[in-house]
Amino acid sequence: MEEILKSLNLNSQNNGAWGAEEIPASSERNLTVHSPIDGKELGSVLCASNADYDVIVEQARKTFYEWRQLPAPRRGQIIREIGNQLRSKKQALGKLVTLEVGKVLAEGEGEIQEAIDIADFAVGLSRQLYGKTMHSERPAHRMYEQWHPLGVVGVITAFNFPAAVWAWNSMIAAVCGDVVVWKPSEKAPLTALAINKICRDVAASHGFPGLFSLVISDGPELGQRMAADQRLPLISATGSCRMGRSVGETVAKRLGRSLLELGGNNAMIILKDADLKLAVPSIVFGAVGTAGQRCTTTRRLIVEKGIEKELLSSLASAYKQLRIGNPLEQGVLVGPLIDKAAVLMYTNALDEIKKQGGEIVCGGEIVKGMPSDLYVKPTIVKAKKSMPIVKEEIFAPILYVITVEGLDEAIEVHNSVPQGLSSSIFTTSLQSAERFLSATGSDCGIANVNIGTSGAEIGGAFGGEKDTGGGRESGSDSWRQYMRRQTNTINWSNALPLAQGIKFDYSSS
Ligand code: UN1
Repeated sequence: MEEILKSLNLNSQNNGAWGAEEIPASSERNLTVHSPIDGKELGSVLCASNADYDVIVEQARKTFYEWRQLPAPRRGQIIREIGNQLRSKKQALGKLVTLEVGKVLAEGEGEIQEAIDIADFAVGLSRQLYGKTMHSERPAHRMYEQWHPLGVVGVITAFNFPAAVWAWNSMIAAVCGDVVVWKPSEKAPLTALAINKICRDVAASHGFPGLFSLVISDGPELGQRMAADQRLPLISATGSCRMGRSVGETVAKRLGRSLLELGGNNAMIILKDADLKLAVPSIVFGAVGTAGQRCTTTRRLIVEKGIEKELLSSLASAYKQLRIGNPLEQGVLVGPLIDKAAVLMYTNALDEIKKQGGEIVCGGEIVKGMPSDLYVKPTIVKAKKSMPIVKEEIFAPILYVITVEGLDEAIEVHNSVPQGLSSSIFTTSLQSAERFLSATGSDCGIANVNIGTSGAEIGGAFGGEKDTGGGRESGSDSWRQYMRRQTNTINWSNALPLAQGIKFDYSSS
């Protein structure tokens, strides 16, 4: 453990306030980080105070005034170096993710790979921040739009993807000419410190030490302060619907922009004609991966009548083979939940499920004899579509199986929840697949065919509708949200024609 920390420039006691210069964090609050794997202390962080935050934002603003003047392709070259640094430290960072949040090593490293991938994407993007050219209705006029940097972007992240989601935002924001102030989850501050240090050091070596700043705090106040801060034109926040609603309201009040990626309640529809050899492993990865703590986790299976028995028995036998244990060990696929509150959420949900008439097919209990009391059994529940709990996002490995008559009912059940992040259908029918992807099909931001709900690539826009918040991060044209659009019209004639054919000739009136 100590070696990993050392190799990533971390200490047992760390400073939680990093701007263009190291700001000795001045709050009295100390955040102690314990690994969910075995409860051992990993290190501690002195929290940033409001005053530290103010100094950091001022430094970030100064850096922004310089950074925005560097041509985007040159900004991209700095991001290339950052991507290379992340590559060279992928193993150590991946292990730290595992130690801090308990996801299995392959997923910990996969998360750093996601950060590397988005850095690569951002390098290419740095030469493609295209604006449109339009034909003006006036003779000898040229009209076009261009995209300018926004300013200091506030990024608030959750514990479950402590590196990748920040990277989605920050790599893109940086090539767009913005600078970033990051408030990570208080449950994963060490990964944030390590990754921010790596990126910050590269930026500092090019004369931009305030490009990536970090404020660590143990409560929601600093996030609220960021949401209310006029100096931050954009707040990108990932987390629960409750948190997002509060951030969204505060940002809207000051007419700022927010980019929200909130809860999911993702479903897979399995039709009778599905290839179960593909469906079963996809369901298992989607429902059990990251111990059910992804926003893209598969939480509902909507199964066409006739195959439910066969599917349930294949799933139950797959679940039996899952190794639950220390996520650092080879072969383990299910690690611990993040903390006691998460375990309580799991057990409370199970009580409620039983009350509402759900039938537990497998799992449904805390695993005994583990190095901490945070390990729970992945659970399958036979549920009815009328059970209210099915509409909630329980951030734990609980999978509801709901039987339906056919595709119409499947889509109706699918869309009947408040959230709208990710969705998928397993079918070999082209008609059914296309129907699911059509305007009368899935209402989610992500809709897949013969692929699960989780594990999206960085190249697409990531995010969802309804209570998921409507934001889009990562690939495609998500970059536009980190820039301001300017429409330019240039008159290169010797006359002054007005648009809409208006005459405004005061000399002849
Ligand atoms: C999240 O859980 O907030 O699609 C992000 C996925 C990952 C990202 C999840 N690439 O499952």
